[in-house]
Amino acid sequence: MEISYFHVAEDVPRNFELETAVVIDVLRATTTIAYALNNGAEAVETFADLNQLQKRSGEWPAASRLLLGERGGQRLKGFDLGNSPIDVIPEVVLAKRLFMSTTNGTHSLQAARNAGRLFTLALPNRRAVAEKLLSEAPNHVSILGSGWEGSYSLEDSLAAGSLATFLMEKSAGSVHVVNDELSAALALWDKWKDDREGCLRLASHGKRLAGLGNHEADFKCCAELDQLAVVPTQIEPGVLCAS
Ligand code: 3SL
Repeated sequence: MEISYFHVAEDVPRNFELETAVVIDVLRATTTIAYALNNGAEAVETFADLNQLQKRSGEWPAASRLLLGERGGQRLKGFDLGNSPIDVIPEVVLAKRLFMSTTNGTHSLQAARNAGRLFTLALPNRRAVAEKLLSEAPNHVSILGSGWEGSYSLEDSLAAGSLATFLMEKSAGSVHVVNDELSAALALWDKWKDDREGCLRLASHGKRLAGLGNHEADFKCCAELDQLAVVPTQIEPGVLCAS
């Protein structure tokens, strides 16, 4: 299995085939997706475009839908939830379809939606996603970060390194790193693996979130490792379900 890491979707070369894509937005979209599906949401349907979200969610029965989203870290007006993993508890999300739009994470998901297989990764479900990849054994895995408005993010690179480390440790030499971005992510993971929350707080988006108010619980939740067995898997374009 060969693995590449792209900091943001815009870094993926034109006409590059995404055989298996793993999308990451540690702070906080893919962490929220992992917790929502783990806690019983029927599906998370993601949108880069808010008009499309409004149109599609309007076609869904009101009793079984929730609108979830943010721009710049703040909950969108008229939405049921912001983008916090600690809010998607079973009492709120069970059997609901979540219609989700965020600043960067759903943009990456949109860019990767034509991949042959698409999973989302956060630190809490790292082991589950890695084991899924090892069992499916694709030839090539493309890890896509979400960054911030087109630029690099430390926390997504940390998670990319965590995934590649796990895969390399468990694969007896059959997993190969094929770009420098992933080699750098491996070094980042090696440095911060025992202080993941410290790395998230050092990241520019971590500082942005801290500046918006009390996000202590979000940081703790997003820095958890290997706590969840859920693998958010795209079952139709834009729709993620638990597997
Ligand atoms: O950019 C995104 O997609 C969000 O995850 C950002 S935030 O953490 O909700 O501010």
